[in-house]
Amino acid sequence: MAVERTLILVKPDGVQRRLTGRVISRIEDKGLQIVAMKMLRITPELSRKHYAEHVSKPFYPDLEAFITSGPVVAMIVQGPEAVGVMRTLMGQTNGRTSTPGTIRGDFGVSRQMNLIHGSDSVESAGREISVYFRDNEICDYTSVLTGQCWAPEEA
Ligand code: D4T
Repeated sequence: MAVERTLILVKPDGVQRRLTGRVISRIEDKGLQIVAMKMLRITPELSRKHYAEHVSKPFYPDLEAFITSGPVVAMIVQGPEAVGVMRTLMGQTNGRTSTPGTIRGDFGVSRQMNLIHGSDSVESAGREISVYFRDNEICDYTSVLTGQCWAPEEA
């Protein structure tokens, strides 16, 4: 096991629907630690970089229009196996079939407007974190609660 970092976005639908606080609460309630956060507007150029694997797909133009339509809240979330833990917390891509209890399963009915992005691997997380954050924007602090959230051998 290892402490990992993952890149999380509250997408424009989540910000517009004023669900940012509830998404953050889910992350904090889980015992994960937020070590960086900011609001920004994704540009078409950043969208093409973020969704490089989807740029040639038929749904990409709509996806770009959506993801650039309003501000997002970007975060770096840290914890044991944080990449997979966040993917589980988020639920499947499509809100309609996402399990109740997950963020997408509880708050959405769309595949495109699915509220939240989370890196899909440790490699993607490293790449995405460097796209959204400079090193000096990351608060590398030890939470006083860490000792109550995971054991040393889980780090
Ligand atoms: P992201 O990357 O946004 O966290 O979502 P996922 O990892 O869960 O899903 P994905 O990469 O397969 O899709 C990226 C993004 O594209 C939207 N999408 C996807 C869409 O609008 N139409 C589609 O047909 C698909 C497959 C939803 C999420």
